[in-house]
Order: sequence, then structure tokens, then C-alpha cells
Amino acid sequence: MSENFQFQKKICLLGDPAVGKSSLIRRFVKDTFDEDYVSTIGTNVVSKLVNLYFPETGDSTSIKLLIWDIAGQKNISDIHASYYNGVEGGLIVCDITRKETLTNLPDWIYQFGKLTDNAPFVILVNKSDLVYMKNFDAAEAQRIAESYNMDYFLTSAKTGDGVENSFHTLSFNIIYQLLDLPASALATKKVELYSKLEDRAKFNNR
Ligand code: G3D
Ligand code: MG
Repeated sequence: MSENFQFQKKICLLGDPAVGKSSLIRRFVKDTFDEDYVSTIGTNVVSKLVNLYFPETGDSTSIKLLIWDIAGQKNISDIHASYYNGVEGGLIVCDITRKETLTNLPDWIYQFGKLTDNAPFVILVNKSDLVYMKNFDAAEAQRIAESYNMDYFLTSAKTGDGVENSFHTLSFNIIYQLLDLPASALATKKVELYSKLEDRAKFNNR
């Protein structure tokens, strides 16, 4: 038996300026990359429907992501707390060509956790296509991700590598948290998820 469930969730991208947040959103939503992108002031919101499928059970659900992009900010303190209102997931991004963007990850994670009541997030090490400009080992980001029991991805907004996977994993983890399952370690949760989704659908089909 297979049923559809639909959720709408606000997510945001965080990280130092120029790590590729806007480019990642554009790649995920429009499947394009714009070399000549110019940062704008303000906040952009785009949406995309993600279909999640659980092969072990044949169950599926769909989640409409409202993706918030902060543009024009310089650092964490520039981002007003209201930006985080209702955020239920995050992609926290660093840039493999600049070590300081990795060093700043824990600050972004701390702020995100504090203002979103520990919503799930994934860590992205972006610009993986710039192999010759690599400035740190992705394993360092992996260690940070593991210390929070979250997933990490090497991505390139330019080639699209890892982009869909990272947004989809975050979507899975948002559903898990909604169902009071711990985020991450997807494979082991599918059967339990299936029965919980059925219960949940009776009163929370949104
Ligand atoms: P931000 O939204 O985090 O501030 P942007 O970052 O999306 O504006 O990207 C900053 C710069 O990095 C842009 O270049 C963009 O083209 C580039 N960029 C983003 N992602 C990637 C990637 O995966 N690979 C490569 N090679 N470049 C990327 P400009 O030149 O416009 O500053
Ligand atoms: Mg931007």
C-alpha cells in the first residue's frame, strides 16, 4: 500500500559570503549556474517540491520546500533573528577554496541551533569542481558534521554534483524530526518511518 503525504517546510542556507548559497539554490531549483551572478540586498524565497521515496516500503511523501536565501549579509551578526522564524531545516555551507569558511562553520551551526530549536541541518562543502584551489580536506567538514550527527556533502553549484542529494537528505531528515526520529543514518529508519507516517497522516496531512 502506498500513500502520499505533503508537508510544507521553510529552510534556509547559511554560511560566509560567497560560499555559493545563492548558486546552490539556483542549481537546485532551476538547474542552472550563472557565472555573472550579482549579490542582491534582501531576502529571496523560492519553492520547490521534493518527492521522497522509501524503496523498502514503497511509501512516498512530498515536501514543498520554501527556500530562504539571505543576500547581502556580511556575517552572522548581520542576520536578524526573525529570519529564522519557522525555519525547520538548514544547509550550512562552506567553500573548499577558503579554509576560514570551514573555521566559521561551528559559529553558524551554533546560531542555527539556538534560533531554530535544533532543527536538522546538513553541511555542504561547496565548489568541489575547483580541485586545484582546494584549501582544506573535506574530511575536516565530515568530522564537524559527525560531531552533530548530521550529514555532509561535497557539492558543486557549477556542475550540480551533490546538490540534489543534499537537499533531499535534508528533506528526509526534516520528516524524521517531525516524526520524532533522530536525523541522519537514513537507511536504518525506513521501516519505522513507514508506520509512523501512517499514524501521522491521520491528523497531520499538510
Ligand atoms: P553566496 O550566495 O553564498 O554569497 P554566490 O555565494 O552564490 O553568490 O557565489 C559566490 C561566487 O562563487 C560566485 O562567483 C559564484 O559563481 C561562485 N560559485 C558558487 N558556487 C560555485 C561552485 O560550486 N563552483 C564554482 N567554481 N564557483 C561557484 P562570482 O565570480 O560571481 O563572485
Ligand atoms: Mg547570495
